[in-house]
Amino acid sequence: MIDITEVSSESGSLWYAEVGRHLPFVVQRIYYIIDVPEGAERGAHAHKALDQVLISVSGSFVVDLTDGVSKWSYTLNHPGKGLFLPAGIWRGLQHFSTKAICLVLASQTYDASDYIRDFDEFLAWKSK
Ligand code: T46
Repeated sequence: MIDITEVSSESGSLWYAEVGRHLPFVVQRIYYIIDVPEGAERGAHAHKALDQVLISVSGSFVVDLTDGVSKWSYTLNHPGKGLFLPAGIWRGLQHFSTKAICLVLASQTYDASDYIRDFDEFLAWKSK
């Protein structure tokens, strides 16, 4: 989990993360996920080479992870915490609250061939 720095004042809060100080890679792309309906799930895939940091800038959601052996589950519910997700980890995102915003910082531009979307294929790729 990465701590993101807050600058707070009477007029609100600003949060920032810098490459090298907070982020373990150079950010090449950002995207955000919003308006996830109740009960919907995102993810259900792994990346071969992409590293990412996930931040809940509003609301909350749960990130379930596995490397094929161990499992982890994190609830993201604070803009001051970023979850570092290295390549080679299967992820599922669920239990999005109303108004949840999942901001993602990514180490590479979008590449559909970097995705593994079949879990058995993921396990076979991990065991190579
Ligand atoms: C991840 C989780 C947390 C693009 O065209 N460009 C992009 O940069 C992205 C991220 C997606 N897309 C397209 C590909 C699909 O046609 O947007 C569509 C939805 O993507 P996907 O089904 O992969 O969305 P999620 O929410 O399941 O997964 C996304 C990221 O793709 C993934 O890397 O780790 O968020």
